[in-house]
Amino acid sequence: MLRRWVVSFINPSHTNRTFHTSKLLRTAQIIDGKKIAGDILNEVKQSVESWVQAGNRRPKLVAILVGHNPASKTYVSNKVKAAKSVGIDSETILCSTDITQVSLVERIQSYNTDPSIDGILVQLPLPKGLDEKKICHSISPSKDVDGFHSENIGNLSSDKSGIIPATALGVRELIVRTKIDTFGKNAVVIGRSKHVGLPIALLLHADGNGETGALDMTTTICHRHTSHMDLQKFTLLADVLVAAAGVPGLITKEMVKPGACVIDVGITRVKDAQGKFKLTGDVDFNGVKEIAGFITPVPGGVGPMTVAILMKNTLFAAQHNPKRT
Ligand code: BQF
Repeated sequence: MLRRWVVSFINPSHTNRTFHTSKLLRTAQIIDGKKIAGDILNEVKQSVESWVQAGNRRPKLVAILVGHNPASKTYVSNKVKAAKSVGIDSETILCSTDITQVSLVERIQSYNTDPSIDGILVQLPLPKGLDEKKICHSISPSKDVDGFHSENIGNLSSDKSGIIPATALGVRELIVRTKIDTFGKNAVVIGRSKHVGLPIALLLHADGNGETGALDMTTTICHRHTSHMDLQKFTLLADVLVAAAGVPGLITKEMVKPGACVIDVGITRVKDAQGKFKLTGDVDFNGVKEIAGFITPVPGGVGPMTVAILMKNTLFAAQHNPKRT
């Protein structure tokens, strides 16, 4: 009873949540990433149709898949399907594991100068021997739909419009479309990867008056060298807690502020009892949902958003590609 009061006191605006009559506890609203991603895909599809109606060629995405990583194959096939569903043309380029750095860069350069291609992505991680950084930087910034090129990260860091990494933009869209209060509130991002944790933190902390649609939050980045005791001190202050560490079960209910919005970016493939692969996040979902106000599931949370936003980025690249034919 007391906790119910505490939860509604701290976060009186929560409606529409399931109610455990047996325990007299409210559980978090589950943020349906699959549904929100579907909404975004519908919006992109409409924008693609008006773009084509206006006499422009259909946007085209090239996805480069190197080697045989099964997770990478799944991700590329998710992207190809999403492209098809919104009317974006796509081509998958399969490269053997032993392709050299030089020949991969040469292929990318040929797509950079091909005016019929709007977006290029190289599925990560790459096999050993290939330098991810150099390869990502060989993609022309205007076709870099993953937004990993320094020019795109630089624009994001300077509050300038441009291509924003899809997972980060997906996290922002989940927060904004769920109408979470963010202005002047506290955010904690766990994970400092250049492709995920860092751009998420940039979008959360920066000035909403800039061109990137940032959220004006007081933002802390925690990472592998944050001591676990300090980690809990930080996370307990978070109104928005973003877990992007890739450590299953890292976030337990003791670490979560009552009513907080918990976004689980972690995606680890684990074998279940039947030996089948399933995805698991960084958050102990069942425990944390008793404390949080909002929570994203894995699967069906951030993952589908990443793919949907990639389509938005591809349309953006097409509309900003100076030499397209
Ligand atoms: C879902 C990715 C780690 C490293 C490289 C839907 C995806 C995943 C999950 C997906 C990811 C993760 C992608 C779900 C693309 C997200 O239903 O929960 C879609 O396809 N993703 C990637 O391209 O590279 C990664 C995670």
